[in-house]
Amino acid sequence: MLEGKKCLIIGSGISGVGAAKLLAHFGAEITLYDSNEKLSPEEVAGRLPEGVKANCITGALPEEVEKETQALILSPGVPTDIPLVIRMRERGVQVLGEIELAFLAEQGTVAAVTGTNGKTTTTTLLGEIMKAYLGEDRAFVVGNIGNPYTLEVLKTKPDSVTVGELSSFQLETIETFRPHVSSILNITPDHLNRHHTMEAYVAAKEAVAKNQTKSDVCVLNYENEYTKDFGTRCPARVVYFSSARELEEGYFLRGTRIIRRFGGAESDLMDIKTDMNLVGIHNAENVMAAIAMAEGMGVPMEVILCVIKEFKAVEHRIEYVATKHGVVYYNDSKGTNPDAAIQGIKAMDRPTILIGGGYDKQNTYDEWIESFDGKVKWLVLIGQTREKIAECARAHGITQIKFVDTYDECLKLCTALAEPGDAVLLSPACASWGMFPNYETRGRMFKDYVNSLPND
Ligand code: UMA
Repeated sequence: MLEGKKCLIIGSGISGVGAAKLLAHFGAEITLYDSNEKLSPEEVAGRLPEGVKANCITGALPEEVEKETQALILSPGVPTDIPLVIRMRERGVQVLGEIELAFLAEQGTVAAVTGTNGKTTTTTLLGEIMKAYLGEDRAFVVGNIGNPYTLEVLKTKPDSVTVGELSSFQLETIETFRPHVSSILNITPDHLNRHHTMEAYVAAKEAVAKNQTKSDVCVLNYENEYTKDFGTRCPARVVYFSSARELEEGYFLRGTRIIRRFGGAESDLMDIKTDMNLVGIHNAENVMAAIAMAEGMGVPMEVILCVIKEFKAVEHRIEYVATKHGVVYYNDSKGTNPDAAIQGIKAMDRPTILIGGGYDKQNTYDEWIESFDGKVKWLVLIGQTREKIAECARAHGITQIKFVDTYDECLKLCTALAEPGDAVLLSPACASWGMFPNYETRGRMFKDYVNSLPND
């Protein structure tokens, strides 16, 4: 359907490059465009996979290219309300997100995980379960996790499963994308600078289920007001999980045990203290969601439980790095919003030097700061949001605050402030953009620094 069409991809990051590869397979005529004028067309061309040809443009887009475009492909980071996209839509040009583009080539069954927090852990765990059940060559893990769907989709087969981590940015532009099993883990305020209102953010998340029918499954958190409410309107068969109450039907915690209850029949599945390596109630929720999704995909319970037992925490999520001179260092660079960062500080059981701040997504920080619970010995702030966070912290009676300009300065200061028995936690409650290309780079920089400190 895109064969021979003039397709314009906006964004030359990993999604744009993936989209170019797939469009080349479709036989489209490709222009790969990036509005960043600091990039040269040669640099962009250098990112293309071997054998893929595209006209590469950076900076301003020439009018004639815009005029002749027949289909527009958006990378997730491209806002859908920029003038170029609006003009294209008005002209009746087909606008596809990178996920929608990939789905056009999907041959197998899809499971999709979204939510504000917990997506990466749940997606990774579900991916491991699917691989254990089907084999590595029949299970693919794609999406916001850092592996563009467009790069993997041509490997799919009628008997393969694709597990996707989908962000609100990616879900905003889906049209026909239809997972057999979906999950919305939770919804709390995030990315409001992109979506403008909470309603729009919630609508983007809920879109994951919009093409599902009662023959599909949507796994929802009963303890989140948005996802609980969505269950009453969701077009799929809804399966709830709860970490706070016993449900008539669904998966829930009884003490430290995960219980499954359907049609009045109960089974006691596992213990969250002894049968898994992940810590915290939020992880019990992620595990319950993964169990429910895997069951929805037809995986036997013994396979599911066996994989959970072996599964370790994902990188950058409350990740233990090292103990140096009695100070324990944790990398929670994936704490890119206040709600995620709350889990980070909650998991600490000792006085903590907390590194916060970064790109301003127009979040509020009160709940994060209220969750400090007297554990934060020093709050070391960096980036665009540092003043805003400091002001909020002071309003909550926190005065032990330091400002730093660079990460180099920040890490040296943390080491100087920390005493044996303390923790240093990178859990910034903000995105890394502006200082780093992504949270992974920020987390790796932190780990490299910690690992370079002399051992005791
Ligand atoms: N660009 C333009 N015009 C614009 C905006 C951006 O040309 O108006 C260009 C930029 O100059 C840049 C390129 O687009 O060169 C970047 O594209 P992108 O931001 O879509 O980034 P990708 O490298 O393609 O990565 C994207 C996701 N990024 C975002 O959503 C911001 C990655 O999620 C995802 O892993 C990847 O696709 C594969 O699917 C990252 C993320 O931060 C991890 N996600 C957010 C989050 O988790 O909170 C949603």
